[in-house]
Amino acid sequence: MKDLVFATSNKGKLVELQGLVGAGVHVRSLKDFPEIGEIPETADTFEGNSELKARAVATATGLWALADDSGLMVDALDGRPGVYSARYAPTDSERITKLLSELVNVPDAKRSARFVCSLCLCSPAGDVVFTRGTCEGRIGHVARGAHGFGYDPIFELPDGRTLAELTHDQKSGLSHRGQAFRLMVPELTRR
Ligand code: ITT
Repeated sequence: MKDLVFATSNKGKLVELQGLVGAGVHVRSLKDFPEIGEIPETADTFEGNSELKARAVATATGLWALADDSGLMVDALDGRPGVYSARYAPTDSERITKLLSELVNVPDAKRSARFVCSLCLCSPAGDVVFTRGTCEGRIGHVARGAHGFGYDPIFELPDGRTLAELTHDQKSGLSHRGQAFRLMVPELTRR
């Protein structure tokens, strides 16, 4: 497999994946296929949404396609916002404010949470392979740190740092997405 379409418009995710697979695989993104447009994420699981996107792109392009779906699961909220993490509120800062307000009376011991990432690889013939990465932590009380995106400023690792206080490379080394990518690399390079 030399050509792969990664179903994202997020430049950061693309650069991270290209760095991991090396020069033998040419990774393109949805920016190279503007005719595909937005693919609705209508499934109620991370795997379901990543498969839906990977299949849509493999069908539209006739190429190998890779797609991810990720989100934040908070134990005190029975796993919410989960697959609805991007749609929980309109902007990153509103999502953070809403989550902190939902947890305002929840003590530290019950603020455990995890980021989850499902990656789905779909062949031109429609065969799929999945990998999944998780990153365990807890929801803090205030936003800290200037790196990353999304819920990173309130997601605390066991050592107390938030994901937004890590550099890009440090985060990639332990994040849900980094882990799912690394598990997928052998699948990408052996075909
Ligand atoms: P795509 O274009 O790739 O679909 P997206 O913003 O929809 O990008 P995801 O589906 O991967 O991204 O993630 C869903 C939401 O989960 C995302 O908008 C964030 O709010 C949150 N999230 C996922 N991974 C995160 C991370 O590493 N750090 C902080 N928040 C994250």
